[in-house]
Amino acid sequence: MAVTKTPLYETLNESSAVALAVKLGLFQSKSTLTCQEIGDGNLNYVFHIYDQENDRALIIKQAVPYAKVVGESWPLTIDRARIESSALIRQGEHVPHLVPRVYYSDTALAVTVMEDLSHLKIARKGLLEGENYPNLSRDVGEFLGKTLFYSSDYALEPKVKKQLVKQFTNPELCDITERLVFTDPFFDHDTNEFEEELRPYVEKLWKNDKVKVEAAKLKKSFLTSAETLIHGDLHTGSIFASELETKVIDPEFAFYGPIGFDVGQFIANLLLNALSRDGADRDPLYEHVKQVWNTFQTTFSEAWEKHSLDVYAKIEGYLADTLSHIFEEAIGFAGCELIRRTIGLAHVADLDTIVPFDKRIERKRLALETGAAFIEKRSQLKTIRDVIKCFKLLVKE
Ligand code: SR1
Ligand code: MG
Repeated sequence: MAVTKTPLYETLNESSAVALAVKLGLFQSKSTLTCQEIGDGNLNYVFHIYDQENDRALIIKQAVPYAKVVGESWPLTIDRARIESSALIRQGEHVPHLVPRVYYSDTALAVTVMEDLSHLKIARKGLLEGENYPNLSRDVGEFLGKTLFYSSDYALEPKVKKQLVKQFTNPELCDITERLVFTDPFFDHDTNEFEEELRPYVEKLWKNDKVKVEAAKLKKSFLTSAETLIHGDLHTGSIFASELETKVIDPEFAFYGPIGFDVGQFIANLLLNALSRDGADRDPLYEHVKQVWNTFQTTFSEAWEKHSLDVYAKIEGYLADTLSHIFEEAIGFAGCELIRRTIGLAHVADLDTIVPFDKRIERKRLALETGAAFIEKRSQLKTIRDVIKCFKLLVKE
């Protein structure tokens, strides 16, 4: 498949990004502006434009028509920019303090102009440097509870919700997740990447039909459960944080999917960070895992009590049953994320930077083992404490 560009699309560079910002009237003149491409993600260009005179900055993010992480041989729709800016705007209606403000978007140019957050640090980086971000999981729990509730059938008229399902249909980005999270790591596929020393453990996973059947069910849920508008890629690299603030960014994978997916991805990435640490340094991550689930559960339940349109909402047992379904799926999705970040195409620095090498292999083995256990035993893990207990038992703590 060839890379397709619309006639109105052109890839920005530092000087055309500045020209665009000035043309949009976002700055007075070019002369005091500096621009730097700072994108370190897998897919897009990110330009940081700074006005030295007024000490003001903004971000221009542009989707390129291929996956940057692989190159032009992997064409990828630029429609993801439309999805991202629309999702940010929608999330901003419910949690304005937890997402960047969008100033402008242009679907033909695949551009989103948004608030500069460079006073914050990408949470994955900060956590790796030993920061613990006391507010992180409470904020992400609130983000999850509100965004996931207010775009669901529990909160919306069915026709409105179906319109949103259409607006947020995102087949190419879903295909990435369907393959890289739910399929390739469970088979001997050429997108997988892992050290030869891990091969015995990886082959054990590939032969484990029990885990594969459960992974298949989770994939089916991702493919078919249009429950709510999910972020779709909520790892710690999609979050900016400081001691005080949290901002969730990059919802280009957003679509109508299962409520538990974002919750599970975030939990898995906390645990991946825990695996990069030793002993008591892991405790803040376990606290975050507990806190994110508890805050999600409380926020979602409060929204349900106040704003559910569902005629069954007040029937005894329905909310509890809904939450236990979300929980079970979230733990399964967390298992898939633990595995794919260890042996799939897109690794995480949390594991890849562990030294010495033997320790890295051991921690990766543990990521595979805990991931498989979460997938297989998710229905037996009834509370978030059970999940942490299971993880600690497997990592022998
Ligand atoms: C080809 S994209 C690889 C990964 O990067 C994104 O952030 C998503 O996590 C995706 O799976
Ligand atoms: Mg991203």
